Amino acid sequence: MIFKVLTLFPEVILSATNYSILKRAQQKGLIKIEAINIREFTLDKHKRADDYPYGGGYGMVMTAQPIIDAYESIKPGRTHRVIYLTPQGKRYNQQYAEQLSKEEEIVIICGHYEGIDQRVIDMIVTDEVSIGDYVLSGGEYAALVLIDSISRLVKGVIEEKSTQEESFSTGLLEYPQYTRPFEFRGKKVPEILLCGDHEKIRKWRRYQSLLKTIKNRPDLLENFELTDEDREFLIKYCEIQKFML
Ligand code: 6GU
Repeated sequence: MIFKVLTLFPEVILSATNYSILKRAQQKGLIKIEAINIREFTLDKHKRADDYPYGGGYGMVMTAQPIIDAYESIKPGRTHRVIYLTPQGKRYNQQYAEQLSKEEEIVIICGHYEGIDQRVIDMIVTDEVSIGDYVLSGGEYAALVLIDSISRLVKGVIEEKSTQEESFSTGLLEYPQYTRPFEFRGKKVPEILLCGDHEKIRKWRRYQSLLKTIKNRPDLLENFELTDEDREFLIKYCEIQKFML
């Protein structure tokens, strides 16, 4: 997977991806991250890459020329997505990440200020993407979110099994995890995890996943197909709740 990031701040992209899993993935040649400095392509004599908005209004808009020239300089492969990160984009999620992880090459455009000239979007962008309903000062942090979430789905980057059970791929939030020591500041690990009965442990984890999802993300349950076992758990849970009221 090759990421080509068009940005005014290439160091933000390069430094943040030079640790841990992303660093190892690059060393192994599984992913490649290039950051292209948009400002280097501006033909403006003062090296400006932004200007006032037509029609007036607050803030500055990134000009089309340096972005388009930067894009043309990278000569992307024949099939590639061009993602523009913006709060006005389609909402990003795990399913979107899985779809993008199948590409060979992804071009990412990071905006700043009040955004980029619409003609860039009309000319080269295939996907306008937002990572959530809040506003960031620039697209770089969103680009890093995409790069991380896509890279870990590329074969060989992390152990395949670890992406199968995690939050959002099962439709439920993940169960709690514990490691040594058995007792920390008087708090013990749930005994059931030491019982050695894998079926019992699986059931406990499933129950914990359901409880966590009800508590933190009840919206996820709307599109979730409960098993008979889940229903049984939840009926019991409701009875306990009633008892506690
Ligand atoms: Cl992708 N960019 C910016 N600037 N702000 C955001 C965003 C993206 N997603 C949510 N807020």
